[in-house]
Amino acid sequence: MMARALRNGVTFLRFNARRSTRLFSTHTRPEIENGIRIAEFPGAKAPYVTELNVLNEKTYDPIPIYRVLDKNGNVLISSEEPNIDKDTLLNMYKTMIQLYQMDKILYESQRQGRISFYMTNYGEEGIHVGSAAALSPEDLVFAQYRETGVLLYRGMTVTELVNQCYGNHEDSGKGRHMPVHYGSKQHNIVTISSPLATQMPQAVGAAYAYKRQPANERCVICYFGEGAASEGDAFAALNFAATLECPVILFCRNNGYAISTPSSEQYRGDGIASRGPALGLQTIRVDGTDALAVYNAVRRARELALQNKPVLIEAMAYRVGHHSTSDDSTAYRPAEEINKWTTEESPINKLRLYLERKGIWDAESDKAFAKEARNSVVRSMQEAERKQKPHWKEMFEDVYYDMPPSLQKQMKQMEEHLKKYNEKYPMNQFQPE
Ligand SMILES: Cc1ncc(C[n+]2csc(CCOP(=O)(O)OP(=O)(O)O)c2C)c(N)n1
Ligand SMILES: [Mg+2]
Repeated sequence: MMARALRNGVTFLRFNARRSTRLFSTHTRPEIENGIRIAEFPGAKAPYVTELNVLNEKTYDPIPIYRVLDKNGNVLISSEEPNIDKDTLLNMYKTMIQLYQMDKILYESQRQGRISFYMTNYGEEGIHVGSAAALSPEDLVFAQYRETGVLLYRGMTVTELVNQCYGNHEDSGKGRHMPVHYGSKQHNIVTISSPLATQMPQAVGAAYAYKRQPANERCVICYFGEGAASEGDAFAALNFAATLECPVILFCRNNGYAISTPSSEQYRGDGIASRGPALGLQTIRVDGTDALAVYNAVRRARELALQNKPVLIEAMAYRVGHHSTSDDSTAYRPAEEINKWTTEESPINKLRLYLERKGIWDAESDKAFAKEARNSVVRSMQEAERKQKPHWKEMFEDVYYDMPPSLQKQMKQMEEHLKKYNEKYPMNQFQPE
């Protein structure tokens, strides 16, 4: 039977571990010693059996979750401690704090009516910095929307991010997108799109293009939520990644919720990771609250991806904040649940305790850096507010190389409207032509 044996913390399909070599290496000799015949269908090389077995999620043990740190920031097994230099470790931690401060202030600024929308990243900071630190800056990032720490770690500045949220003329998207839909050509970050999972087939396509280049040394990482994994595009992406053997890491952030839908209603079976082996992908399940475990997982995944072995990672975490500024999560989950993940399993605390134990960080530096991080956000915000919005004509441009007559007509109508009702609009807040 296909029951699993759990050995040394690694799950093996007993079927795979014990019999596969024997079964498949002898497939030219269909009859084997204990009378089992191997079927030779084009779609499956598998043993025939005479017992009717119905498989379900209980047939398998759950896929274990890899971690390096315990909740007090202690390394569990010294051989698993990654060899990360001091500057990189500090950069990882500081990025978490910068992100935390940015989230606090921009969330508040939406509440004060200064920006239209915002999404926080609380509880998932370890996923961001652990994965970003394990990648090369040349690797291409396709993000969902809750991966802002990856962007910061890559070198996007707080000012750039804040300008995007304010949609001012320094936003590279020229104010056409909702807040948090960042992108940066310079940092190899594809602009985020709202419809869930659109980035997934695109990421696999980009990885396939890399594969076709001679001496490729770049991989693609594609982040998505466990909710987005229910989209048809997610399946298409996983299947194309596997069958085209693309240099891609498909990174699922399983934070337990898709707005108000808990993961228990989102899917059945053993999470997202179990879909990996089923589709022929290399698969890792990792504790997303442990930045060092995520780092090791992504480093390994990158090595595999560059050998054209696509990888599915499922990072287990908890969405500590509300889904967005349009949500109040206390309406659908108990406060105790949120508290547990804010305190006991905080990715920021775990990494801070680890750094303190190593003697490269202390309470004083922590306080000073938090203040500096906060001030930089406040400064960027005040500046962003003073900057003009892009010229209104920008909203008609850049979609088509040659503007089609229908858009030209609308632009003309807009122009006439603004001429007629000029005093009704705050035209001085927009860039002149
Ligand atoms: C195709 C599509 N359907 C629905 C939505 C509305 N929507 C926006 S975010 C979201 C939840 C996504 O949850 P998940 O992928 O788990 O990411 P998380 O917000 O938890 O980070 C939904 C349903 C959308 N943007 N696109
Ligand atoms: Mg989610």
